[in-house]
Amino acid sequence: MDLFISTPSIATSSAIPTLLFPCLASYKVHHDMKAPLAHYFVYTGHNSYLTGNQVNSRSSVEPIVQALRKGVKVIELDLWPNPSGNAAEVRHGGTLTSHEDLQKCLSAIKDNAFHVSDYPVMITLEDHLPPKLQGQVAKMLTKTFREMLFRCGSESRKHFPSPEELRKKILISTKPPKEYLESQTVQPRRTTPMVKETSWSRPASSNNMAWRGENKILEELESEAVGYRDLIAIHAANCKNPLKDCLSDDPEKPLRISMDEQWLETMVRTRGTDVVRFTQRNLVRIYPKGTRVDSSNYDPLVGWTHGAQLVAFNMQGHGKQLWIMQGMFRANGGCGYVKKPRILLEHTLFDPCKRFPIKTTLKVKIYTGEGWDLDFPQTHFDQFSPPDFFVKIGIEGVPRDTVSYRTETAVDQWFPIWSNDEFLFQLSVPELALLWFKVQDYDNDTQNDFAGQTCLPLPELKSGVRAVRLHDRAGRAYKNTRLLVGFAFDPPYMFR
Ligand SMILES: [Ca+2]
Ligand SMILES: [Ca+2]
Repeated sequence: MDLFISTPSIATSSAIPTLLFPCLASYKVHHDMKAPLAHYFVYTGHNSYLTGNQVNSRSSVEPIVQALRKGVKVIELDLWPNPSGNAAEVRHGGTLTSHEDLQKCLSAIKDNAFHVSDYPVMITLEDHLPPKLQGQVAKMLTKTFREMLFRCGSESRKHFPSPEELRKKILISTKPPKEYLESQTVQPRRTTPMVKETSWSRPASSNNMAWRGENKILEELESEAVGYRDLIAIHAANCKNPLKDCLSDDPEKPLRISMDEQWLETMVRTRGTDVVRFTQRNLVRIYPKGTRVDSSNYDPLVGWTHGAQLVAFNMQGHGKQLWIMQGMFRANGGCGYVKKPRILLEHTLFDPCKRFPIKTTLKVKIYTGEGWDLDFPQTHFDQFSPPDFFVKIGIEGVPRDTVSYRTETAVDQWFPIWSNDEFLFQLSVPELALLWFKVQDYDNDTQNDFAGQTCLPLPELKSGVRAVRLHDRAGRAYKNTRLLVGFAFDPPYMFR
């Protein structure tokens, strides 16, 4: 049975009206925003101040502004003492990246935090500061954000507040000074920053207060950094202990832990459901492994399918993983918060590696595309002939559902028509699936030319014939370029 409306006449005309046929169910916030923070996936940046690679690129406020304006809600700043040790600065310690002024970064966050939505912005601080400078940073944070800063107060909370409760608030998340000190004394060699001896990244001089004896530091902790501790809305736990301690939560107080992508992969191999349980109340942040010096990213589904809220990405990078990330946060009106599906919050712990029965089949029929002639120069794809477009299409989700296909090549056509291309995706966990498209111009002697991409969150996908807007590598929508695609769930599926 053909579940699609018979190919509409517009399919062969050159005007696919995007506004009349949007492919997402809603472009407004429509998820319940009154659940604890741990019940949401949050759009999260890694080393948000870097303009390029992780080794020698420039630090700037610009990528911070860009990220916030795209809906990113978690900004990471690495804080180090400046060369003279009398102020904190933002840089990627141990590398040749340049530094940026902390005050500039904080002001940029303040000015752009709520550009996309009023829901809270979290600043994760990777803090390499001595107590004296922590005190200084506390004053800066207080002065910059004032009443925007969310403070926990003394009351104990079993759960984080909700995004609704935290509207227009800035949350600071880092290790409290005591844990910071412990983490420093466990590994004495790290009490000085791991940086090369150059004029711009000299460790604080040895007579600096920071590097005196532990007792002295403890005294300073009591005075200087007390203000800093009070500003920490979300406590990051010290995660240098063996894995098992990492996931043992405090019943009186939810926490945030951080781990890199490799650590997560190791952990989920043996303790996947423990991670899911932990994320029902606590926050887990995943970050790229250290060898991703080119600012590339990793598979975000490993984190999401185990309930990890803060899957931190290098937003300045390119590539399919970033497109998947952008696709996830097109959901819920692009507000930066996506409510986790119910399966991740249930008492019976979800195991994404288990083989669940197929719940529905997504049928996708790619009819045609248009707009390249308007968005690209005539010789952009091929010098002497029209382009030869084909579409790769796939699902990213739990391992069982992840699959990809491609259409035939529409040779020498600015308005490609793919007449026989219908794809079936059997889905066992549709709630955690995203559908991605990548269009390329086929070249038999050189690398294919990129011609557009997009990714759509399945829970928000509308059935019927839809205009699917395409984006460039960085995720900016093309003005005119789009596909005409039919979607149907068989049987219809109720997302929860
Ligand atoms: Ca070409
Ligand atoms: Ca051609």
